[in-house]
Amino acid sequence: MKLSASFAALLALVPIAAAQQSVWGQCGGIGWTGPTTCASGSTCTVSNPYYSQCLPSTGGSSTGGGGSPTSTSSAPGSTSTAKLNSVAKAAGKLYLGSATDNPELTDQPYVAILSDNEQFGQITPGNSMKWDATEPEQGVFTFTQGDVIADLAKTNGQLLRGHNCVWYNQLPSWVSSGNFNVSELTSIVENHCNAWDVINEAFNDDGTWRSDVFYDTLGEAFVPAALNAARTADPSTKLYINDYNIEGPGAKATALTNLVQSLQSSNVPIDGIGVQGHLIVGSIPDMKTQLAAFASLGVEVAITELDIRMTLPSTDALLQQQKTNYQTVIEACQSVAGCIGITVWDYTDKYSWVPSTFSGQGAACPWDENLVQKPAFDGIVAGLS
Ligand code: 9MR
Repeated sequence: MKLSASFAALLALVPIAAAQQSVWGQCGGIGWTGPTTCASGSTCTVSNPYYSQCLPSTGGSSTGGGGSPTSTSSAPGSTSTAKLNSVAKAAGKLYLGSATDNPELTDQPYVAILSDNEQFGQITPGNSMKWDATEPEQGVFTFTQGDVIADLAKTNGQLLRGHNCVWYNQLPSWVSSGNFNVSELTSIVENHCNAWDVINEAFNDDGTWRSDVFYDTLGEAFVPAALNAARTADPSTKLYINDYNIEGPGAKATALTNLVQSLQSSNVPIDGIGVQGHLIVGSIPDMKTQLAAFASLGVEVAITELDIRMTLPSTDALLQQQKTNYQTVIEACQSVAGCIGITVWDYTDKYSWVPSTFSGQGAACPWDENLVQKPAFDGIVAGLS
């Protein structure tokens, strides 16, 4: 399995101690001390004994909470009859995949598209392999929900990206507030990553190290500790560092480059860089340059969480611009041999994380809320052709 990462903006935008949890946020579970009621339009739903999540209420708008307008455009949609993974493989990529999440798996039409391995050759669990889901109490590992996704991938003949091992978010309080000393926390990271394999979002946007329980206690040493433990656990697993806002050249991409070079010179296992790709219609960074620069380090590169959001409501012009932007991103990966695959952060606007986090924005995925392909789908196909 491979590692992926996360999004710092969430910390700023999701009120951690709010009386009501926002849509998609955690609202319950063993050990949870945060809000247990959900914002209007969403319902606290049990994922497992350790994790309940505010999910949009069924029957209404899929955006919930903020009441953001959804796409009402009747613009010409996708005309392509191609299948994305088939096109990606024909273009020399390892896969084109999608994120998914356990609560969505009761939606049969959704699962039918997700499970078509000509459409998606890889899946990433959106939540159920994160620390709060897999080790909610110290030493108590629960893989039930994660295994559901792993089993689905296996049944479908799809690759799986493990998401994720070490991340500041969705971290149970026994880790974040345990006041562990260096040797205790090192051992906790090693133990957790014994079954996983990831470093997630180590840097702030200016390239400085992110302050969290791992860096504040262990300094940079948490990175080799997690990577070495993961390699020991599974020598054949590809080990990734994953982050956002590294899609184009800048301080954060430079910091990650320096980290990878430093790991390589110390013989710490590092196989890949995950570039998340949470982008905005009309402002796509120079990914071609940056993906090539990462690949030149001698590691794999993958676009791990692609979506391209817009200010709602969507219009014909925005959907066409989004199509062009998807094509540009895919072409960037296509132009770099070391860019091995692309994962969209769920394929449909029906289950996108965007509207609940960025008020008034959405329509970021290549399928719309009714599971109908959008022009963006054709942009992906064109980028691989
Ligand atoms: O898609 C995930 C959403 O369901 C969760 O509520 C959210 C909260 O942590 O995390 C989302 O996934 C994030 C991923 O794990 C890391 N990169 C950013 C993704 C979007 O926030």
